Amino acid sequence: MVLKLYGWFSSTPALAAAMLLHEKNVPFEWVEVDLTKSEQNLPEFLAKTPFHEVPLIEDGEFILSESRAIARYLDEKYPNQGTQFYPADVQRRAVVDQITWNDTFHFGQFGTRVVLEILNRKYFGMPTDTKAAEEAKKALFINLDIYETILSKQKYIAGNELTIADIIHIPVAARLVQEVGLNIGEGRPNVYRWVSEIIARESWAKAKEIFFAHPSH
Ligand SMILES: N[C@@H](CCC(=O)N[C@@H](CS)C(=O)NCC(=O)O)C(=O)O
Repeated sequence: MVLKLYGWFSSTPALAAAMLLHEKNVPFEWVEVDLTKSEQNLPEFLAKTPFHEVPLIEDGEFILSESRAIARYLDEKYPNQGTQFYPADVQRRAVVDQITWNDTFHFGQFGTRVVLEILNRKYFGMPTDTKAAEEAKKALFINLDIYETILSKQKYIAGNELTIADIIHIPVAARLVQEVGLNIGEGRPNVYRWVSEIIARESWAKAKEIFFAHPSH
């Protein structure tokens, strides 16, 4: 049975899960959960997960939500398939976890807030909270300055190899650059280099097809 990915077309973590599946060459069926209709709260969805959030994968009987947990699961389940992006070495793995956890509370949190306010509110018929968007941008820029320091010393955000920690940032980073028009690389040449390289990966182009295929995009 083909793996199912439940997501909403404009959800950055759901697009991250799609990108990871493409990186691992794992075939999957996209199942749209319309958040604007609160489909994540329907009994049939809540029967799968009480978390009422996308992304969620259904791999046979196995159900998993949280994009970062999905990333680890996919790499560990398919170690010899597609891109290897979760290192076997315990210390390199710990550094990937460090960045990934950090992303949850900084880049991911503030970047997602900007995407929510500026791009996604309209799908819910809600106005942008400009003050919240500006505050999130300021916090994001502080975090990006830290990334610039890290990336001035190494090729990728968790070392010199591409890992989960890089990929997990891309849907938010790409949407900030390409749709919000936020120049996150201004004065941060290494952030610019890093984001530009990973945005250009085929896996992101394929994940983005989900977004473009949706009638409301
Ligand atoms: N930390 C989660 C975030 C998931 C999340 O916030 N999903 C949003 C869409 S982007 C959602 O499903 N919201 C519906 C709700 O909270 O009811 C991840 O990375 O997977």
